[in-house]
Amino acid sequence: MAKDKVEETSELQWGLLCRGEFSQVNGIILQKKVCDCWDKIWNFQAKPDDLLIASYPKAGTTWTQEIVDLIQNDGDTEKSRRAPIHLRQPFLEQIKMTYSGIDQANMMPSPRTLKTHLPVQLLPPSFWEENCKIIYVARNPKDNLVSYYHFQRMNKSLPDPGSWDEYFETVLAGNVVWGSWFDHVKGWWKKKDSHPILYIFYEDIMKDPKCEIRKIMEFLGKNLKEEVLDKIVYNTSFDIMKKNPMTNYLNEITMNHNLSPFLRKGIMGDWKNQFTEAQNKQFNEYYEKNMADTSLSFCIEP
Ligand code: PPS
Repeated sequence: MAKDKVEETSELQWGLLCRGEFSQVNGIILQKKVCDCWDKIWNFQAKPDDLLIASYPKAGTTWTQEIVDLIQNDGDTEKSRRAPIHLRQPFLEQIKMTYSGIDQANMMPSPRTLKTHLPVQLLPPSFWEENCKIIYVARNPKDNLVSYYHFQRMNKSLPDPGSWDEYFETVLAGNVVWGSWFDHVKGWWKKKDSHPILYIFYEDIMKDPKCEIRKIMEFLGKNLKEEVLDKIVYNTSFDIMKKNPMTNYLNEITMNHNLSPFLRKGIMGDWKNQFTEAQNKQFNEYYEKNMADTSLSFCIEP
């Protein structure tokens, strides 16, 4: 079939899809199908050599996942292109018609790398019991929320965000899937004092990718040559990942990339194109209030 026909067909399929249903686990909004399988997720048995990549949605998860996969494969892009990212690294709380992240993980040989967006208090306890290494990636809240807004527009497995102004209110009310950004980033930040968690920032990877990739490499106990690190920097750049069918989620039927691509802009400071002046003021006050009880801070200006 010609490319424009394929695009037309998938656009049509997307149009016919209904938005998912939502419920809660311990006060955190999750997809209903995730809540319905919660016991299975909570009782997931982690193994000591599992690596977990955790994040709030749209914080730079896929970027971190691809960096990790390339480090694990010594920079070999052929190996990293063996499958789409969600098949290489199961998404723990993902429930699809034909498979679940848990089933995928259970079938996978060790050592496994897994992904989650769960807030720290909902992580299956076996990850703590087995002392698994965890990489947590965080992104400044304004860009994170703008990215999440556009993702909700294009992804029917999440609620329709409505207009930006409506979404902004929803966010301040904390009514977002996977919970409040503030509780998420603070909860994982606190946990790193008692658990092997490498806490990294989207903005730092942006500013000095090689430095952050080296940090991840050391955390994974690997030692790669400078030229391999350079190759990983290149192959995990926004432009390359956007063209890479194994990282751009182009075949996800719930996503309409014509509305907003998965790899959308990949920049810092896009919030300035979205927040009104009044929203910025309101958000800054909300931020101050909600971050008063943590040593965690973010680089919000580009
Ligand atoms: S998800 O759905 O939660 O797993 O999404 P996630 O991967 O966490 O976040 C997607 C945003 O990360 C941007 N991204 C990148 N930015 C810079 N460089 C690279 N290589 C890169 N890869 C992904 C992606 O574009 C989304 O951000 P926005 O601001 O929407 O562009």
